Amino acid sequence: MKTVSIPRHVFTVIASVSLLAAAVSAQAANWRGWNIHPDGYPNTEALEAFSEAVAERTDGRVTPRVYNNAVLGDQSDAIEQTRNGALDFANFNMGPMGPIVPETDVFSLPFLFTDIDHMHRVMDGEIGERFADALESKGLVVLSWFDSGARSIYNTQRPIRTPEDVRGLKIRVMNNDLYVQMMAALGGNATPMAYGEVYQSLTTGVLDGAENNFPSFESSNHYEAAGYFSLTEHLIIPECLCVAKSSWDALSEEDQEIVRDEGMKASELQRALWVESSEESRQLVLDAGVEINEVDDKQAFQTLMEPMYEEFIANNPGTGELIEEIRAAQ
Ligand code: GTR
Repeated sequence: MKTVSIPRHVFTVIASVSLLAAAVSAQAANWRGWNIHPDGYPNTEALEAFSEAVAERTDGRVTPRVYNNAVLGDQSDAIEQTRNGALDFANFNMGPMGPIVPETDVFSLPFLFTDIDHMHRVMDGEIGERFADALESKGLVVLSWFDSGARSIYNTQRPIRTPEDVRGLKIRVMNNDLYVQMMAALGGNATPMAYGEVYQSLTTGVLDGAENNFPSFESSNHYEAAGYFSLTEHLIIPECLCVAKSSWDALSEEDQEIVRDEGMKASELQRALWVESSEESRQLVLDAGVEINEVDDKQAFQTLMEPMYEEFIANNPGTGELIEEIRAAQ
């Protein structure tokens, strides 16, 4: 058999070319991002601005792409997929985060924050960092915190003015047992369900109602089926812009800095757009004939939900102090 001798320098060239190729492909990260919302929603706009800016500033080393309308899976699924690196980034609500990162359950206690500014003070400060650490220990790096307004109950049957009006209603909640407890406290029947299934369930009568903020009530078209929106404003829940820890760790320090910086800018944009969008959506549903009512005696709702705190603190040692700290940041 004839042997061909290859000069040593050829090997060296081949080795360095393949090393280079490996380095380039290790650096070119095509990030897939999960987003539950449709085109035009404030969060979508912020995620898109983030993606564009990151691709540009990293010269294409990181090219994020956002997939809207939860096409990559429902929220609980997507949290798992991002934790294990199957997805690279996402905007998650802290409600369905609770079953995975129990520290975040505290945000699902009704009337924890008095208003959005209170929530910002907490999330943008040292307490927010502690939550970011808790998420990171579960595989999610928090770049920034987004708004999601205040959630209120809407339904197909009647205006909710007092807790008695909730009695017997089948209300969709996000995937977290605390919401089942919350609705039970009001005498309603909570049905945890994926966001994408709610519209049909409202139109077919499987559900009587759900709870959300104005932009989601509008963009999900739930307002077409549920004609009563009652300003219970029982939950103010922060959301994160998160990156999979594995995707984050694969970045150079320089690129991490760019991604973090753009994550912060995305949150500024999202928060600004949120204010406009909430008002626009409120007006749109009003024009479409939805009856919106204030709830004069929110205290009545709060009083019924209060025992949730005692139970929560008893089941989660140490959270009593945390709740005090959050309340003190008012
Ligand atoms: C929206 C939130 C989504 C999702 C949705 C829901 O307000 O931004 O992440 O949690 O509510 O009710 O499932």
